[in-house]
Amino acid sequence: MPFSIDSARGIFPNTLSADAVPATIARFSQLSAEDQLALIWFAYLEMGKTITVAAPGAANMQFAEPTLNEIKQMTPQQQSQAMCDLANRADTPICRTYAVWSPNIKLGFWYRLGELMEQGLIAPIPEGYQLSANASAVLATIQSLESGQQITVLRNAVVDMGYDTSKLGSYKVVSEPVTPPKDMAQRTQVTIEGITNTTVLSYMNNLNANDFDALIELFVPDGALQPPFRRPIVGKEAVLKFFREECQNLKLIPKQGVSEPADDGYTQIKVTGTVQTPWFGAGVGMNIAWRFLLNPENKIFFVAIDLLASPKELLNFAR
Ligand code: 45D
Repeated sequence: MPFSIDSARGIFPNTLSADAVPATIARFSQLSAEDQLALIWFAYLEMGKTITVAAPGAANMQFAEPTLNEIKQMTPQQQSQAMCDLANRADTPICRTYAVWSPNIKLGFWYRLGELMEQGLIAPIPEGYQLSANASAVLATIQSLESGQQITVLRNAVVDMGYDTSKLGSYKVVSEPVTPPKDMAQRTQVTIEGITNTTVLSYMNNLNANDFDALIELFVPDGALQPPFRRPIVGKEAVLKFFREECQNLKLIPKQGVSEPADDGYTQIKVTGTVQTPWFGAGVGMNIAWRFLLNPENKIFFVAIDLLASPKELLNFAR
């Protein structure tokens, strides 16, 4: 075996990812729960002036609805406490319920809470709340980021809330139902300047069509996928689970790439372009690199998805 997952992670080492995202999240997680909630509130309000977030679909909301109703019944003080508990990752029934939701259900839950706070139906962030100096500095950093990085920080903050799943023992993730893949007639085909490799093109086209069953067949059995700022997800079963839970309705717009031979008959391919999330549609294009390592049979041994540090990185194919 020429490559290990670990060595594969190092292909195209000059790729510059948006380190500001994990750095900001690390600073954010040090803040008090009150500061965290107020900070997200201010950041979200500010972002709302330039980009609109789409309302989550009913399929997303059905799992959060009972918890939202429970919170609506509480006194304002209990409501604030429930939200602080989530930020504190406390051990409460609501934090345990929240912990096993897929990212989209967590985001839908907060989307709805935000609306209810705005309507005064749930305890709002107190008017005139003064952020601590540290929290103000984190907010200023978030505001200085490009929009793709801002929404990634917000998403990570939301995903990290709730009870720590590593303390739960065995559990089953609650995620929205998987929708059927797009009709063949409705599918679009990407073109990538510099790339004719059929596996890479099929990867993009199948993911854009939500055709996860076809997509996963492009991988070797012990292949791996590394999402932005995460450890590789290893093995077809785990990768397929990830696709079904977290990758519906993405729009991948790859633009250019390079392909070159690697050791032992493998091929390494780097592609750059943008990705849109269903939450923000064309309003936010995240600058992304895909780094593929294909085996001699043209199957995916490894692919890393990186959120790039800046648009300039889209043109960086140095190795
Ligand atoms: O605490 O090739 C309030 C993979 C205040 C798959 C609030 C991929 C209080 C393979 C405002 C109410 C997936 C890896 C909170 C490609 C409070 C592949 C609410 C990449 C929390 C390309 C806040 C996909 C709210 C990518 C409602 C890169 C915040 C996808 C809402 C990236 C924030 C998707 C939302 C991202 C953020 C989505 C909706 C970054 C969504 C972000």
